[in-house]
Formats: sequence, C-alpha cells, structure tokens
Amino acid sequence: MTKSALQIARAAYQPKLPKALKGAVVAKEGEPTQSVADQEEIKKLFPNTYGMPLIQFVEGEAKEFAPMNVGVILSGGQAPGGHNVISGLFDGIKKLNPANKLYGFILGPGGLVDHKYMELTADIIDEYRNTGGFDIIGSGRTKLEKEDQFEKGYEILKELGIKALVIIGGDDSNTNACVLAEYYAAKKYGIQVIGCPKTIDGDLKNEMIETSFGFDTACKTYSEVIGNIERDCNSARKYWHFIKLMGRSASHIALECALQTQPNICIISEEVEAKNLSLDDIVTHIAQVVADRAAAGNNFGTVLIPEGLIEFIPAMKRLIAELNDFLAVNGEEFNSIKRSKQREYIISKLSPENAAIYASLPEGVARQLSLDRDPHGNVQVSLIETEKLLSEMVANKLAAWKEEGKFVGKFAAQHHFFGYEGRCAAPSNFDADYCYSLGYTASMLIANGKTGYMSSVRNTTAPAAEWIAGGVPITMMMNMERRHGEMKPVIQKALVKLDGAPFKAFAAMRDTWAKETAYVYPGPIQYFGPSEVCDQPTKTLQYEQAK
Ligand code: FBP
Repeated sequence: MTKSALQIARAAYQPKLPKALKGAVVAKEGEPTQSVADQEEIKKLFPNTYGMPLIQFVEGEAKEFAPMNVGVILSGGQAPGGHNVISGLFDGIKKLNPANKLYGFILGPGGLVDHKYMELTADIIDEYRNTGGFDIIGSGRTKLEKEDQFEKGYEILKELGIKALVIIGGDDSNTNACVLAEYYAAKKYGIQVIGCPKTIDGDLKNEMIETSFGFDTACKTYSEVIGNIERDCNSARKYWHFIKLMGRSASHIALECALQTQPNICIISEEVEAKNLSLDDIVTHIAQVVADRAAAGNNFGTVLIPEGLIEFIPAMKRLIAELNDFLAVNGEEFNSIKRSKQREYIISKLSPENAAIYASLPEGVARQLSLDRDPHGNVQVSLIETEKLLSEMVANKLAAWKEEGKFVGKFAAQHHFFGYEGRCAAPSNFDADYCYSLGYTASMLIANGKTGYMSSVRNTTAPAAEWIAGGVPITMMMNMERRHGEMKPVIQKALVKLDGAPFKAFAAMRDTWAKETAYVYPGPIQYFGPSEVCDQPTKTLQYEQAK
C-alpha cells in the first residue's frame, strides 16, 4: 500500500501517557456517586451499576493477570483518534498479559448483533497507529437497545471467550453501553462493558469528562480552512463567506472555530434560543454588520453558522412542528397538488404566525421543509442549507435597504459546509495522546473488574504526563429525558453554556471582530515541532480550565 511521507513518519509517533499509567497501576476508589438528576428513577433502573465510586489510577505494584479476551466497537460518526483508542486498549491488555486477545466488531454495534468480527493482531494495529478514520473495523449507527440484541451479543461474546466489551461512542452509544452493562450484570453473564467518549460535536462532556475525542482535531482542521478563507476574503475584498459547521445540535464546533479564527460573525444556536430570536432577527443582525462594514469600505467578511441553528430558532421550531403534523395527515393531498401551487397551498393551511414565516422563506428552503422527511415523518433539518438560506435573506434585506439609502455597498456571497472534511483527519498530538490514554485506561478498568464505567482522562490542559486517568460510572452522567414519547434514562447532552468561559470570551470580543478585520490564521495542524505549535489543546478547554 502506498503511503504518504507524513503517514510513514506519523506511524512512528509514540503517544504520551499520563505518568501514573506508565508502570503498574492500582485503582483508587472515591466516594459513591449520584446521577446528575432524577436519582431515584435512575437508581431503580440500574440496581447493579448505580452509585459506584469514581476511580483514579495511581502507581502501584505489578500483579499477574490471567489471560482474557476483549471486544471493541466503534459506534456512530467518525472522529479523529478512534484508532488510537484501539491501539491504547491493545497495548494495555497486552501489557497485562501478552496472551490477551482483542476482537473488533465490524461496522459498529450491528457487528456484535450479527456476529461479524475480526481479531485485531499486532500487525493490523501497527498499520493504524496515529491515523484518522474508523476504517480498521468500520463504524455504524445501529442502536444497541433491545434485549434480543443483548442476547445475540452475549452469544458471540461467550463463543469468543470475551470478558469485556469497550464501546467507543457518543452520548447515546454510551447510554446504551450502560444499559448493556446493567443487563449483563443483572443476568450474571460475567461480561463487563466500558464506554469511551467520542464525537467531534464536543457535546459529551461534564465535570468528569473534559472533552470528547475528535473535537480537537476536527475544530483545528475546520479552523485551518476558515483561516485560509479569511485570508482569501481579506485579499480579494469582494465576498462574504457563509460557512456552516457540523456539530448536529450543539454549537461547540462553531464557537471553538470562532475563538481560533476571529470571524466577523458567528451565530451560536443556544444564544438564539435563549434570547428567543427569530430568523428575521438573525438576518437583520448579519445585514447590519454587512452594511456597517460596507460603510467603512469593507465589502467582505466571514460568517460561521452551526449546523443545528434552525431547530434552535423558537419560531422555526413551531413552524416545523406544525408542518410535520399537517403533512402527516394531509401528505397525499399535498402531493396531488401541482408543484407551482404547493407553496400557496401550505400557506393557506398553516396558522397565521407560521404561514407568515413560511411565506418569508426563500423558495428552495420552503420546498425542503415540505418535502424532505425522514422515515418518522420529520423534516431532515440537517439537509437545510442554512448558509444559503441566511445569505439569500440577507441579500433581500440589503436590496431593500439600498432602496432606502441605508446600504451603500456591494454584497456577493460564497457558501461552504465543513463537516466530513474534519471527521477523519489524522489526529492532532492532543487527540493522538488523549485517545491512546483513553484506550489504555479502558484496559485498566477491565483489569480491575469494572463495568458500567466510562474511561476518563482529566487535567487535559496540563502536559500529558500530568493527566489524571480513571473511570466514571456512566449512571453518574444520566438524567431522565423524553425520547419518542417515553421517559428514558440518558446521558445529559452538553450544549454551549451561555455563562461558560468560552462563550463569555467570545461575546466580549465579537463586536470588535464584526467591525475590524481581526482574522487569525491557525494554519494546518502541526505534528512535529515546538510544543506551543503542536500540543495546544482547544481554546474551549483553555478557557474552561483557566485558573
Ligand atoms: P456522532 O455524534 O455520532 O459522533 O456524529 C457526529 C456527526 O458528525 C454530526 O456532527 C453530524 O450531524 C452527523 O454526525 C452526521 O451523520 P452522518 O455521518 O450519518 O451523515
């Protein structure tokens, strides 16, 4: 297989481990834990895995461990560093006993249920060290939540003599990992389940999980390109760039990229919701910044837009809900109407508030809202090209302002969506080290007989040697939430906190960034060179942990 020069050099990188994990370790147990909310309900649902103590690994005496087999699953969207979690896990179990074996289930949780697996040998692992992607075993979005799936999984785990399963995933996958751990514990199957926090979205974090892996590399990759666009923009001085950034619901990625690149505008969905802003409020704000910059002779700029924005605009949420309900009942009639008359038809059927919003939307977006629905009959919000929607509405507003003499400049827009570009990038040193440590820690949790824990590595703004490795009971992160009409125990999703340090830092600077051209150009991720260039954690972590 042909490899790039960087691939070859990077293969030799030895990820840094916390000092405590370098030799033999012992598990130090803390106080019993409680879930973040709804303690009574969660305790009842997880009688075997609720209330367990926090674990911290400290240096200890070497011990002998009987041979064991371990399974691993990559679940959900790709995130840089997954291969290093697996190599850390592999090295960890081999250190415990060289006879230990690691099995990977193919294409996500579905591989466990369908009994598709492969043994991950040293040769295979070595091919994937420090590389991006999840292609070593593939990933998938099958949800592990039903008893028959747990039983099918048990069949193959038993057959392969697997003592512990590591599930690398986001909040939903780790919730399911905990349900599985509880199920196997209740059935006394003797199989441990350990989770690892993954997602570029950065929304699986809390007091004990400082960040999900992949967020660092993905944000650095997007910020590199945003910086390049900003420089192009400041060179040509003729375009406004509207850049949508992945991240599903939470705006962590947009916020982090804004802190790294200082664009003229960055919309934060959580703020839009908290201030009950309308689409028109957002459009007016952008148009005003465009007009003010034009008045100063700057007909260019950059706008960052989080992927989930639409669903955080309260009025849009109401419109989408009414459309979902209306089309669920009247879908056939709608489809029988001539395409050119469909927009009018919808407007005539909606409540006056929603009809007015629908009528104000550009044709393409209005169509998307009434056509593209998922199998549950909901609008596929992620398909809405918010970057185009906003720029088109801004253009319309500016045209009106021009007639009134309120806008004197020119407005030409370019559109971008960054998401998949960053999910499989070669992990930054931070993610390479963090992921390897998470995997290695998972092996220590297994060796110590733990189940229902998430691997945790903290103190991540300090050098890697000072990181603190341990485990957090997954039930500790749970609360009850309504899902598909039923109350379910789930890990609380972390949205951007408006009283958090990263948002506050952004809010304090954004007016200056809007007026001035204060762009910062982060450049590509550096893997070799001075530590201040190669090993910086995200700005989000730096602000959150600033003493
Ligand atoms: P995970 O939370 O599963 O890691 O996925 C993150 C994500 O990249 C989101 O940012 C994005 O909305 C979604 O996956 C896209 O999913 P898909 O890969 O199925 O298109």
